[in-house]
Amino acid sequence: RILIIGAAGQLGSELTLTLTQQYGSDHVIATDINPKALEKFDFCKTAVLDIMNQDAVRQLVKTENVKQIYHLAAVLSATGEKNPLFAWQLNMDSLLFVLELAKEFKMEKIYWPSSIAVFGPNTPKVNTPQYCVKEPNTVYGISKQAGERWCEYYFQKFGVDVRSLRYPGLIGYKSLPGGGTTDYAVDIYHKAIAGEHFVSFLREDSALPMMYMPDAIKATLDLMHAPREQVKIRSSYNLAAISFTPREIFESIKVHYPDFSISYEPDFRQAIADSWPDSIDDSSARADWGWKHDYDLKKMTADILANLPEYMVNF
Ligand code: VAH
Repeated sequence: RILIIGAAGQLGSELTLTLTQQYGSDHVIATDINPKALEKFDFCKTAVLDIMNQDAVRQLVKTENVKQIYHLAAVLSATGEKNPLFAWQLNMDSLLFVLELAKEFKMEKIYWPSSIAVFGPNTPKVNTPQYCVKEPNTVYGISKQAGERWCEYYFQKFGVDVRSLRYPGLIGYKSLPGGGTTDYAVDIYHKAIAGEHFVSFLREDSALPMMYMPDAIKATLDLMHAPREQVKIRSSYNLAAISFTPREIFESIKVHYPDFSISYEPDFRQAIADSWPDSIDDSSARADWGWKHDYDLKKMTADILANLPEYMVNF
């Protein structure tokens, strides 16, 4: 069975759906700490699970005969800065525990998301390479960088087949983000459809690497389905699709909503965004397991605006 930890999060909500479609509802168990958030998963098995309760996780792995874990639970960048030690503890202790379980139960595969947050202020900002200086200055970024080191260690030392992607900001209409610095790029669509003015918490010209959720899901499954020997990077793969600024995403929406308006009020999240790259070189992912993205900004905006209005009732 495939265990998804943090299934009700922004990425988990969509990945759980796709994994269930791919493997069948009796092969997926979606877990989250939030019981209410699990109610939407009426298509697969669910269980309330706090990843910090190690006995409960171990028990579930045994009773559900878990062979793969998608460990998606984490405190994201903006929230992490408000609770640094909690964010470090949850992000790190949970990963180490999952890696230990994978080793002990000889699991087939583990998936763990990293992020462009592993890059810091002195990382090359344009076409950031797979290998480069990484001095992240957010707790979230530090935890992702340390996590990548542990993933590579467990692969090299114990043969644990753990795989990872450095996601850019993820944008989707089927779930709400929580506590990220790139969340503005999801909220902006909701405001446009609601006919409201949008206040951006990032500067007009603040470019960030971003990706439409269908591309992120495709990359995750392409990586997880790749033959073991093709996955040459066991820390985490750079992954890219598009890069845009708040002004550019606003303009892409204004084409559809001519009356839509925006203003910019940068807050503490601007410093986080400034520490991250403007664009990413993902040639290793493209070379090793054939990655390529499908959605550019124009196509993403058209798809979200076509689907979000009727999907909003779920929020
Ligand atoms: C965040 N959405 O903003 C996450 C992601 C690259 C951004 O890691 O923290």
